[in-house]
Amino acid sequence: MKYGLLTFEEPQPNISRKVLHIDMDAFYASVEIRENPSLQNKPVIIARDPRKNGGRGVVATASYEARKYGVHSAMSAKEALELCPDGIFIPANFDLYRKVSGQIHDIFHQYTDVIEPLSLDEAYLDVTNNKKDLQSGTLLARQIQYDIYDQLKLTCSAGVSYNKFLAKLASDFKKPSGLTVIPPEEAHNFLMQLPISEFLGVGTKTREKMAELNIETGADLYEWTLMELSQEFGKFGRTLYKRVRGIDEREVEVERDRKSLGKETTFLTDLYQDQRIEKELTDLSEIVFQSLNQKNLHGKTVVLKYRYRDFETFTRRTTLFTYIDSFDRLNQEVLNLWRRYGDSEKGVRLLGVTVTNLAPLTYENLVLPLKYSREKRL
Ligand code: DCP
Ligand code: MG
Repeated sequence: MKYGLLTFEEPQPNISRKVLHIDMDAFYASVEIRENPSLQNKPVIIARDPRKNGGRGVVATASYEARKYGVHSAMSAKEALELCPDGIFIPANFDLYRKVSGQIHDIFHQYTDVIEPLSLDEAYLDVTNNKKDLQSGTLLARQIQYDIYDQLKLTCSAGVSYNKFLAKLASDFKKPSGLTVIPPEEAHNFLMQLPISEFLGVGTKTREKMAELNIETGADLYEWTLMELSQEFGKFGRTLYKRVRGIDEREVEVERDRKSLGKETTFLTDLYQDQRIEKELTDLSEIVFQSLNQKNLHGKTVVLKYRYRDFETFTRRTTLFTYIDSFDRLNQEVLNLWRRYGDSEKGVRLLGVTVTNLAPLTYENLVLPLKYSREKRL
């Protein structure tokens, strides 16, 4: 038997692109401080006051003053209060943050339309070809930082490099108001000193395994061959092999073209109880609403899909006059569709919720609460 010669070509980084990662500093807290200057230099915690609601709730974010006390995102509001008794608790006002996020995106669009939002306050920008015809990614990042501060009185941190992975690491390197550039010739040294937890997608399980294998830094990871990493981590091994060599081919993906966003679930046993079906629909609505929010999108059409035990499948839709901007609204529309058309006695084996007719969340197509509409007129 004859075997073909197995050649292994070492992957090389593509250094021809210019990618920025922009991340607002203490976003929700900074917006609140801007709205109410008496909060300046105070420990502001974005969460419901645990003294007023029986201690429930989690911290969305905290100002840098509050962070000095150890307060951080995702911690319980009760714990935050213990760490920082003088903390000023402010409940999150998502409509306001969405409005500001839209304004930030308007600034981005003056530089490039190749924008990939990761959340309300974070985005990748591909500025290889940009509307200002500037060569320097550093200069572009600095100008964007300046524009955001000048027009919105908010600060952000920026990372500049030749791919998304490095640009994001760079923006995280110095906060707040940082600007970090990782040029191709510095990528290697930067990655070698990096703690392993910073390598994208390293979840808890992987982290444990890394510890077992004594991989603590980029330098440790760099020692491993592609084959060894693939054996240990499967497909993810290849990604790690590339990342530690400064390689990330992922494009900056423009979300604008997305037409719909949905989620469906197939059940192990068919569902016959309306209550259970509605609970599943509510869970699906929540997942869909959250990912729309994360992607800075909203839509007008709600589509319910259901498949009965006999595999007969239906989709029912409703189109609204205004964009759906709350989870309750989405959930209500989904439940209405089910109550109107569904028949639990037939046994449900699949449910799906999709929102279509999507548009980016921008200032113009937001239905603002009265408070902000009034502000706009002033
Ligand atoms: N957020 C949240 N819950 C989390 C993390 C974040 O609700 N567990 C919200 C609040 C933040 C916003 O998302 O203001 C952006 O998240 P970041 O992780 O970028 O945090 P910040 O912008 O607040 O702070 P940093 O200056 O560290 O970027
Ligand atoms: Mg941020």
